[in-house]
Amino acid sequence: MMMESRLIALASAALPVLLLPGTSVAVRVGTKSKAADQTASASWSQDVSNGAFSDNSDFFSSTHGVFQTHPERGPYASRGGSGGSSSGGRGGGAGRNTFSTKSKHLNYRTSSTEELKKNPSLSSPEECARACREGEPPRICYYHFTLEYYTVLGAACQVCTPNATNTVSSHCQCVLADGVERGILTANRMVPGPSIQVCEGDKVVVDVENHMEGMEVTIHWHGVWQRGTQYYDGVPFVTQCPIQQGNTFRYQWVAGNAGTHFWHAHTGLQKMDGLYGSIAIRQPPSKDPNSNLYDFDLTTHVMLLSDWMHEDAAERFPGRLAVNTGQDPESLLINGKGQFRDPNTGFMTNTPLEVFTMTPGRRYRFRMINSFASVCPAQLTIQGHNLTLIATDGEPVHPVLVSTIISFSGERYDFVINADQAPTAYWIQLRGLGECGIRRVQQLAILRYARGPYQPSSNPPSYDYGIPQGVALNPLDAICNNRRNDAICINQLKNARDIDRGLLAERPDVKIFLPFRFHVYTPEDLFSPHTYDRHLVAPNGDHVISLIDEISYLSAPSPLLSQYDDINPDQFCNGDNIPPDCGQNCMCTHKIDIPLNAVVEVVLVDEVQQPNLSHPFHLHGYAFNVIGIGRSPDQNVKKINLKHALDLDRQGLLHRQFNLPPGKDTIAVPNNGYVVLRFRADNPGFWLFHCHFLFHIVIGMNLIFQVGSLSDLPPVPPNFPTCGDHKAEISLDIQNDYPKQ
Ligand SMILES: [Cu+2]
Repeated sequence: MMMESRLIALASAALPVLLLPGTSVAVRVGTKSKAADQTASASWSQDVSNGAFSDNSDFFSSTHGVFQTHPERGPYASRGGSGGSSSGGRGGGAGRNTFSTKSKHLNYRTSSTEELKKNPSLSSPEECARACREGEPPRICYYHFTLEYYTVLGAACQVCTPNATNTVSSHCQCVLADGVERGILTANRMVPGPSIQVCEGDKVVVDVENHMEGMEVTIHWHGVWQRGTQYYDGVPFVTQCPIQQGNTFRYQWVAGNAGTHFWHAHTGLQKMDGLYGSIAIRQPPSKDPNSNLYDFDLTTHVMLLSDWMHEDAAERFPGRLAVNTGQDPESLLINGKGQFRDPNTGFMTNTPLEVFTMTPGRRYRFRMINSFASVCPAQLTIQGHNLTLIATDGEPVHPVLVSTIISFSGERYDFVINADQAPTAYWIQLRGLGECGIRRVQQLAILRYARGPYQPSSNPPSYDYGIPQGVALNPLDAICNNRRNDAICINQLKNARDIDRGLLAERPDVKIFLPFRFHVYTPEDLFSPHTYDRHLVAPNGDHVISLIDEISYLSAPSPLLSQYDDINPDQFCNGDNIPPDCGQNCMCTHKIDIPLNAVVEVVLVDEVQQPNLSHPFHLHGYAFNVIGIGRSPDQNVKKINLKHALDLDRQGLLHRQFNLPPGKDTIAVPNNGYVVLRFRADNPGFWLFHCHFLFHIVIGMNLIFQVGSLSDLPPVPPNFPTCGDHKAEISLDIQNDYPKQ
C-alpha cells in the first residue's frame, strides 16, 4: 500500500514523470535524435577515429558510454587544463551544482574529489574508461566510494531522474530500482555502485569511505587475482580487518587479469542491499582471441543482473516461520533498473527499464555479471537474437552459439550479439529459476536498434510464456557427459588460452575431496540455554548451518594475512585435524594448507541433495580449470556422497576431460552431483573458497586455502589496520580502580 501511494505522489507532483520504458529518452531527443542514435555506433574500443568523443550534445541517455558524459559537469570538474576555477568560467550550470549551494556540507562531501585534485599522476574514472591499445603506458585509476544508508525513491527523485548506467558517479542521486520504496546501502548513491572500467595493467586505487552508521564493511574485487596485492582482496578477518564506520580504507591493486568482473561487499548481508558494481578490465584487441567476433565493446553494454528484496536482507536472517519465510527475492534488476508487479494488487510500477542500443549491421560484446545473492539461478534470453558466448569469468573460450544463458551467483558471461535483425526493439527477459520459480520473479530490459522504436511491438514476455528457448548454456539437469542438441554444459566449453601442461597430467600433486551439506538442528538442541549457535531458517522451516567436509567456517578474531601470530592455533582446523568433541556442528576456521606451485585438484561433492539447489563455489586469487561436471553413473545410487565419490574416483569413473578445459573462478555444483576442478597454486596467500550464496556464506559454507608459507608473502603494508579481541585481566582492586572524588 505504501508503495502505491508513493508512486502516485511521484506521478502527480511537479516531479520528473516516470515514463514508460524508453519513452523518457525519446522525449529528450528532439533535434538531437540523430546524435543520440549514433552514439551506439561510436565505438571507442576498436574504431575510435569516427568521432565518438566529439558529440557535444548537452544531454546523455542510457545509450551513451561513460565518456559521453560531460567532464566539466562532473565531480572531477576542476581537473585538467582549466585548472581549479572551472566553476567561474565555464558556464554556470555545472559550477552551481557543485560549489554554489548555501548548505554547509559534512567534509566527506568533497573527499571524493580531493585526491584527484591533489595528485596529478592519477587518472579519473572517466579517463580510465578508454580504448586499450598495445604499447600505451598504464594509468593509475582513482575511485572514491562513499558508503551510506540510503533510500530508493528518496527526495533526490524530486530533483532529477537518473539515466546513465555503468558510470562511476551519477549526476543524479535518485535511486529508482524497481519503483518500490525501501531503505538500501549505496556507494556514491547509485545502484549498482560505481563501475570500474580500466585497461589490463592499470593500477586501480579505491578509497572506500564508510559512513554506514554502526556498520563495518570490506569490498571484494571478484575475479581480480590480487597477485602481489593479497592484502587488498577484501575478505574480513582473512585479508584485512573490516573498515570501521567513519574510516577510509585504500585498496590498491593492479588490473592484472582482463575480463568481466565485479565488486561487492564481503561483509554480512550488505551485498544484497545494494553494495555491488561492475568491473571491466579490457585488453588491446590483439590480446583477445575473440576480438575478431565483435565490432564494439561499449561501457554501456555491461549487463549487471541482481536479485532484489523489498526490505533489508537482514530481515530474512536467520529467517522467519510465518510471514516472508525463506530468503528468496521479491524482484530482479538489470543494471539497477526494473519494474515490479505487486502480486496482491496487480499494480505495476512504471519505473524505466534498462535499454541497450545497437546500430544495425554491427556486432556488440556484452558483459553479463550475475550479482545475485540468493540461491536462484538466473536465465537470460533476448528476443530474436542468438548469443555467441566468448568468455566466462574473464577467461576466453572458443565461441559457441546459444539462445539462453543460465547463470549462478558470482558467474560472468561475455557474449556477442549481431545486430542483423529487423531494426526495431526487442525484449530482454531475465527469469529467476529454482526457488524463484515459486514467486515467478522476472525482470525485463530492452534491446533496440538505433533509429528504431524504443518499445517492442510485441507484448512483454511473462514468466510462464517467455521468449522461445533453443540451446541453453549451463542446463540445470547437468547431464554433461555427452554432447546434446538442446544445451551446452560448462565443462563442454573449450578454453581459448594455452593451458599449463602440469594441470593436464593424470595425477595432480594434491587432491582434495570436499563434500558439503547442511546440518539440521532440532529446536531442542539449537535453543538449549547458554548456547548461541548461528543458524538459518530455510524456506521449509529447517534450522540449518553449512558444513564443508563436516566443518562450519568460523571467522578468526584477526586477519590471518596480516596478524597470523595473534591467532590461537587451536582456532584452525580441517578434515584431517578436527578438534576433539567438535560435534556435528563443528565450528572453527577451516584452513587447508597447499604447497606453493602445487597442482591442486578439488572434487566438490554435493551432499545437500536438495532438488533445485546447485551451489556455486568461488575461488579467490585464481581462475581454475573445470575438468569435470557430473552425477553418479550408477543408477542404483540415488544420492551421491563422499564415500561414493571416492569409489567412483578409484574406479576411474569420475568424469574428467583434459581437452582444453575452460577457465573459471565460480562454478555451480549440480545438485546430487560433483565438480572436478584444478589450478596451479602459484599465487601465495590466504584465499577464500566458498559457496557464493550470501545466506550460505554467513552460516559457514567457506574455507581458506593457505598457499605457501608466511615467508612467501609480501610484507604487511605500513600502518595496516589491526583488530582483535580485547580481554584484559580483570582487576580485583576495586578501591583503586574507582577514583574518589
Ligand atoms: Cu551454498
